[in-house]
Amino acid sequence: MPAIPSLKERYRDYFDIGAAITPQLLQTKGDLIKTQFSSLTAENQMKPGPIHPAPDTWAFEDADAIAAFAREHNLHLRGHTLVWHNQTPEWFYEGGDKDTLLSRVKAHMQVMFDRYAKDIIAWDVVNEAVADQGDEIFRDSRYHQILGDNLVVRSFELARELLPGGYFVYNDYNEIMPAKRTKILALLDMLKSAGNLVDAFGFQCHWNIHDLDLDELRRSIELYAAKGVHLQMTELDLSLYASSDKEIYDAATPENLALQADLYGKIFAIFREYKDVIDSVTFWGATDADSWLQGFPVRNRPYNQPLLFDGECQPKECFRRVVEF
Ligand code: 9MR
Repeated sequence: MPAIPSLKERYRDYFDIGAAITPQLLQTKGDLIKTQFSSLTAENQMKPGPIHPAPDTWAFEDADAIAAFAREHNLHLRGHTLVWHNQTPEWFYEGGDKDTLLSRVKAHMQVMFDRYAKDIIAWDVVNEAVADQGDEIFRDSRYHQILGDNLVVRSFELARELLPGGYFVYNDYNEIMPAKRTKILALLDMLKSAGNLVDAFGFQCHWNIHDLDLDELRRSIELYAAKGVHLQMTELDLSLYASSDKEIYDAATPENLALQADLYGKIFAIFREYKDVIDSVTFWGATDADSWLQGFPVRNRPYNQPLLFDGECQPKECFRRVVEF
């Protein structure tokens, strides 16, 4: 069988091509991962919950295995994530006062930086703090209830203080929807005026084939880049189901797969145009079989196929459309 082209080679002059991975996947699909991707993100293993389950308990093993794989194969590694309303253990918030929470966040960051800063090229300092609906900029979360609107700026200040040369990202989803985008842009302004605290905006890129608006994507890239930050495409996937869709049926029709291939081709053509501001494009998973979308938001829904490789690590039509240009 002829060797398939390598995404990371094809995009060497453009940006890193990444994948979210787990230590198990590095064992079972390590060959695919090291030949196709130039950057890794731990899908869960560097989040506060998994790595820091109790104040004096750290579980480094999985994150260490990922960092070792990245070093061994010369891959970049993204740090995901330090401050998030999800997958953060209850003990962070216990007591409920600002100073206690901030001192815990600071201690957490310090250990993460001491152990992983040499391996990590970019940190998602804060993830998903902006509200999807309504006029409020910030999502109602335990973090926000305790720290208020300072939550994001304070988190970035702490990160800067502890790791002055760090490369710091604010990461969020629904990033191309105009109402939420306006709020994220305001947040980037806050981070800029508090002392140039942010280096890049992370577009998560959890999209689907039914309602992705490519003009809004292009406009969004321009609006975010106009804030003077770089862009990292951090969690790309293209679901075959619409986001509002809660039905159980099989969306993997030939028509939908053809539409997906066409869209992947167009998305990457836009990304290539903006290579000067885009550092990296990371897929949220390596193959369809490992995608978080299996079972989300509907359990037992037929197999979703949001990525470029099928469950057997074979390239799909959408892969061809991404490498052929
Ligand atoms: O893919 C991750 C999944 O395994 C976890 O159960 C989930 C918990 O919230 O987080 C998923 O990853 C998320 C990422 O960390 C932040 N953006 C959305 C991703 C998909 O939910």
